[in-house]
Amino acid sequence: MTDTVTPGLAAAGTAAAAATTPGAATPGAAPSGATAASARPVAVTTKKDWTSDQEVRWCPGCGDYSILTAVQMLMPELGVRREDTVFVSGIGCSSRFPYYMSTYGMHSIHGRAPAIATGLAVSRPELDIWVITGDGDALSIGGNHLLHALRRNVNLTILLFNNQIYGLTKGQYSPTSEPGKVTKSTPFGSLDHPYNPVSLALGAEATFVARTHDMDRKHMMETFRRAHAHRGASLVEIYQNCNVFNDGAFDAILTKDARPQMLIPLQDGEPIRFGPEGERGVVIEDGTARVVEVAEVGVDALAVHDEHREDPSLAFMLSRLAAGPYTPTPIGVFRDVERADYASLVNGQVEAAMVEKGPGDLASLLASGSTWTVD
Ligand SMILES: Cc1ncc(C[n+]2csc(CCOP(=O)(O)OP(=O)(O)O)c2C)c(N)n1
Ligand code: SF4
Ligand SMILES: [Mg+2]
Repeated sequence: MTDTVTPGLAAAGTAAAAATTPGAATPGAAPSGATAASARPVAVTTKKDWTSDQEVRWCPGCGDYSILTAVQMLMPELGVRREDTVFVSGIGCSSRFPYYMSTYGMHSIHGRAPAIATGLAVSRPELDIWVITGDGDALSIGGNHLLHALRRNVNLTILLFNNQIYGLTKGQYSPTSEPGKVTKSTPFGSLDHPYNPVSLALGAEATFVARTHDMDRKHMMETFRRAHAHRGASLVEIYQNCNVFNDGAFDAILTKDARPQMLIPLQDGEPIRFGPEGERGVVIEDGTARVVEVAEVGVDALAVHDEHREDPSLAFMLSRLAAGPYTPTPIGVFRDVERADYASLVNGQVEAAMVEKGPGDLASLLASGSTWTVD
């Protein structure tokens, strides 16, 4: 097969993305904007079309496999083209993800996927850009980049694989590891207070924030579908089991028996309740979310979830409900609000300046103002 080459991008999987897709872009002729992309028909695809020919090199039993399957199964349903789709990752086990997608992609620099993806989103706003990152990649070395992508509302679908450990480098503690965690880099137990990635994203006023887990493909697919549909920065935290260096990190809430008691499904417009018979619920009191027995407080006392609420405080309170994945933990969409995305603002500003001042000339700009010659 022949790869269709889009300037500035390398195909990640060796299977051709565009060659088999009717209406694929002509080599070298990059679409000039969203209109150019949407004018072309979208071919019907299957999971196989989105799967590259690369050998998947995760440990047997790793939770990353089920996340990959969920994404590969979802892509044909999204009505998007492989040649308009890019997966950008940082470094880590999770960040090997772009190799396995038959799309464009970049396995980039540790922690820098949000920065690289921001450049791409601004220069090629018609593309569908996914960022794949781990808890170490996103929250240690890349913490700063992640926050800025979120606050700027860059149009990215960010999947944060949280296994509460550095997997690739063989088991050091991460910013989401629990206090007291004994690892090779914390032989006497971690003293660090961990991040809650959902709280962090809400604090950065991300416009879409959700949580899912690797044991439930249907829930993952629905959550990824919602994240992808959102225009702006979407952050999905995925609880992911690293069965080699942190096995069972989420067992207290994710084993089949534990789930009904421990997962609190968030449903927009619905009272927040859970348990096999819906016998438990969540109330908000004095600015704090608390788990209660419905029989004791009555249904009317329960908090009603409102993911479109402009003020992120309610979503934040819900994110603080569980100090870690050991007590009842909300999953689903915490927040989904509209705000102009960064590329629209940047490109709108450039267009407005061009209307006023003309197209401009980079060479004369560089030679303007105070210039000097170094002998
Ligand atoms: C600049 C730089 N610093 C450190 C590393 C070493 N390193 C590679 S991956 C990684 C952490 C990965 O952890 P995480 O993002 O949680 O991914 P996982 O392997 O758990 O999926 C580190 C510290 C590196 N590759 N580059
Ligand atoms: S080290 Fe852990 S996260 Fe990495 S591939 Fe193996 S099981 Fe998965
Ligand atoms: Mg990790």
